[in-house]
Amino acid sequence: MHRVIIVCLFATLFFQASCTQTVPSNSKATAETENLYKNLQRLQQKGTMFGHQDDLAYGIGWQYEEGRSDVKEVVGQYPAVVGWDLGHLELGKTANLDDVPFDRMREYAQDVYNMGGLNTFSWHLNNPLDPTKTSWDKVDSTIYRLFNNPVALQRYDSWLDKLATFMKSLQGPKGEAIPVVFRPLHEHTGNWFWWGRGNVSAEEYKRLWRYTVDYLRKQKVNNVLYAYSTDRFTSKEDYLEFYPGDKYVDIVGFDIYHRPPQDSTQPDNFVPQTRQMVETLRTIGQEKNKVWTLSETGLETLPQADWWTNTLYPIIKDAGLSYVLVWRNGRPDHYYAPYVGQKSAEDFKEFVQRPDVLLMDDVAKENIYQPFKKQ
Ligand code: BMA
Repeated sequence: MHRVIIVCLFATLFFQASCTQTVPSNSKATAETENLYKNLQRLQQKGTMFGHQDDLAYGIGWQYEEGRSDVKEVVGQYPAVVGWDLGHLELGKTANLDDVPFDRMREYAQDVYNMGGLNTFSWHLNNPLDPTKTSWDKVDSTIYRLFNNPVALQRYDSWLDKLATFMKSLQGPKGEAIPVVFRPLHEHTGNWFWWGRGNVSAEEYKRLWRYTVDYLRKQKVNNVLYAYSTDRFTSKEDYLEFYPGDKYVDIVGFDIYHRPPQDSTQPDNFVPQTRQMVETLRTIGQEKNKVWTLSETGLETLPQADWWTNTLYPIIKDAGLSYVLVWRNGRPDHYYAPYVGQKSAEDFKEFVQRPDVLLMDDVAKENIYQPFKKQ
């Protein structure tokens, strides 16, 4: 520890290097996970990785076809980041809530890792008080009641056991655990999930977050970086109201979707409002020495041909965001990345050619799971 401080002091004094290099919040994180974290910090200075939910699993007009990806078919490369959702793993189902079998998901995540990219996992879990209810069934005071109901808490523990087993089953070619980002209990500044604002208090939320992380750590899940991600927020205080603490978070992010006003005479404030949130997030990330990210975004069905260069790019430019992830290409009326022939495909090509937008090949060169090298 001392040696690190001395080296840091030396570097700061003589090279004006920033010595705010931090390690993952889990002191037992695997070497690859620590490498990843440091490399994510380094890459933030180079550009923003582009991500897409369920990218390898399906797209518009296809499902589970080896080697396919809507993004790759448009630009010749996979996204640098691929998102997955673990909803229904807790129920013991073989496929997630969007019909991606967990066995396939594991293989796709291994493919992403083997190519040098990053996997991130969200979890639209059902309600542990009443497992017949989904994430979206708002049951008031769920977390308070969970901690006062031994049967429900035991059920939640058993769900975490399944999650731990899955996380630990993500292994690379040498049997090493694949480092991933886990983003539980997301969008809690909105009120649509049972863990969201209005349905739980900030203290209850923090308690559940810490309980979850502590439990997974106890189960020796050491290949996970934890991402805390809100939905819309108005200020730093608002963002941090539910924040469970620096020891429980590695990445700070938020989710925000572009929903242009129905009435076209109304102003569309998506870019300035989102940019403002990104600026606030950057301040928080810098103060806390955490990686920051736009963890979910998108414009459903991409009716705006220049969305990539004229909406998304101004939001992420020079903002130091680690990655930006657009949601899944689920159905013809519910997709967020272009496919061949889609109206915004040409603009997307232009967007990804910008040097500060990183796709799989750019990130593969960076060896993000190898020891961090100062450049
Ligand atoms: C939502 C939609 C749903 C999906 C859920 C979890 O935004 O895409 O169709 O089930 O995310 O992935």
